[in-house]
Amino acid sequence: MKFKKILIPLLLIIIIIFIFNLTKKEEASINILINEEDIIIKSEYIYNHPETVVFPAVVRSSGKKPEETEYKGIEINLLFSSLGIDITKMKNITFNATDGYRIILPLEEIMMPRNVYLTFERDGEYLKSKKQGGNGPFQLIIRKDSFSQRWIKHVDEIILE
Ligand SMILES: Nc1nc2c(c(=O)[nH]1)N[C@H]1C(S)=C(S)[C@@H](COP(=O)(O)O)O[C@H]1N2
Ligand SMILES: [Mo]
Repeated sequence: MKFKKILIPLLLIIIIIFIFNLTKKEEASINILINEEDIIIKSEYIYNHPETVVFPAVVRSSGKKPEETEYKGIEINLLFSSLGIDITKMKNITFNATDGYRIILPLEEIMMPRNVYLTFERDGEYLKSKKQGGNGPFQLIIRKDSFSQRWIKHVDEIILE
C-alpha cells in the first residue's frame, strides 16, 4: 500500500522531467580546434554577436518542395576574426556534426565574402537540435552552393588546419 502511494508522485516527477528535457533550450556550444588548442564558443556569444545578419535562403530537404526561408547567422570568417583567429595560414576547415556527418571546405571558399555562414535561427525561431527534430542548434549554410548536401546540420566542431 505504501508503495502505491509513492508510485503516482514518482511517475509525475518522471513525466515532468521528461517534458522539461524535450522543451528546454539546450546550452549549445561549438568547439574550435587549432593546432591542439581547443576553444569553446558558447551559444550566447554567437547569438549576441554584433555581426549576425538575416539573409534569404532556399531550403531543399529530401521529400519536400524547395522552401524560401530566412536564416540568421554569422559569416564564418567574421566569427574567426572576432576571436582573433587568423585563418589565412590554414588550408582546410573541417566541420563536424553530432551525427558524424562531416564536410571539409578549402580556405578559398571560406574567404569568399557573404558565402559561408554559421546559422542559428530560421524564420525568427532558434534552430532546434537533432533530438528536438531540427537542423540545429547550429547549421552551416553555403549561399553560393544551391545544393544543400554541404549545408551541414548540427555542427559542433570546427577544425582548422
Ligand atoms: N549533420 C548532417 N548534415 C547534413 C546531412 C546529414 O546527414 N547530417 N545531410 C546533407 C544532405 S545530403 C542534404 S540534401 C541536406 C538536407 O538534408 P535533409 O533532406 O535530411 O533535410 O543536409 C545536408 N546536411
Ligand atoms: Mo542529400
